[in-house]
Amino acid sequence: MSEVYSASVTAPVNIATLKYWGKRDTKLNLPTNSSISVTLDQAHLRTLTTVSTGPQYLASKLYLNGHEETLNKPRLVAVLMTLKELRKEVEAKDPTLPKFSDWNLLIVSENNFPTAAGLASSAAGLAAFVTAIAKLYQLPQSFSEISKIARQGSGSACRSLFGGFVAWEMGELADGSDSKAVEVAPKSHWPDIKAAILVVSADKKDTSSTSGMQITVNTSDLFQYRIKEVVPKRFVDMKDAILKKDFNAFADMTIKDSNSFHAVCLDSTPPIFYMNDTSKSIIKLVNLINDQSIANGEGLIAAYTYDAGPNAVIYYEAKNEVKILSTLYKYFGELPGWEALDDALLAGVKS
Ligand code: 2P0
Repeated sequence: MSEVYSASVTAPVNIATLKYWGKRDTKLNLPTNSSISVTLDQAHLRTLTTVSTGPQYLASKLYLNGHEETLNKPRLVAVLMTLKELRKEVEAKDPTLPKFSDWNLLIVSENNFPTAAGLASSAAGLAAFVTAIAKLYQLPQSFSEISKIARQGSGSACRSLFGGFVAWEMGELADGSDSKAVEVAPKSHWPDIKAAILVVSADKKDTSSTSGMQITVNTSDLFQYRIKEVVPKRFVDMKDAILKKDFNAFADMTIKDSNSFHAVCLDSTPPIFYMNDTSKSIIKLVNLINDQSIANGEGLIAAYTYDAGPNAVIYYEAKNEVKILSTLYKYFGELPGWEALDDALLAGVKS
């Protein structure tokens, strides 16, 4: 009889409101600045990963959405090696446990959204990959500790270990042992924050985040100002706005940080463009919505943010949903992937 052990997890997508852009160590994936994100609802955007192992498995294999992918990438190799080392520690403490650390793995992953749509699929994918194996291996480490392993797979993945509002503390140490994700506040702290995603284009981006951010690090003067003068203060202020549930301040900083991130991309040589004309039209419309709400004495009610692609994510409070979505729908309802999320925030990795 064959011996098989398995574990499954789902991991959510996160969208940064204070952007990670730039590495100080490309091997360990250590960032040049701290970042903050909001974890999205898994009913709409998540990766489901099942991992199994057994002494009879002849080779380790990875399947993503039904297609075999190579495990022979330096970052995946490093992540697998770290997880195996931790499993060896577990086995050393309890010699009766099966020797998973000697066996191959079958990893089967599936996204419930288009992988190429530029919706942070690598964050959910790597978070699910790491947490599924950590669960199979029964590792005793905390989520923050496990987030350091996910970080090595893909920087933004470390933030998908938690639900709600999450910070990735950049850390200072050269070995990366203090560069980890921590919870700022759970979903229940500010449950009426919602997100609408406007999929402007599902095309694959032509400059990957990994290479784009290093072009910026190496060539942009504005980038030095961003990481030294702008982000450290914004990191403190944005956490404060979240804890105080101050939507006006949260929206103001989210918008400014998206603009700052795209500005350093434009300031790179060669310049990197992620937004297109439709993205810019959405920005203008959100500004008009906010101008009106400011005139009514309500402050900002909608916050746009764009990652390394043209798709818009717009955060708002539930009480303003009808006003915001009806206006967006009026002008952009014909977009291919129009999707408003019922419930933007949800608890992080679920087992
Ligand atoms: C973020 N992005 O904070 C920023 C905003 C894109 C724009 O994290 O090289 O896929 O794997 O560490 O995590 C995308 O970068 O890059 C990203 P790697 P990752 O969400």
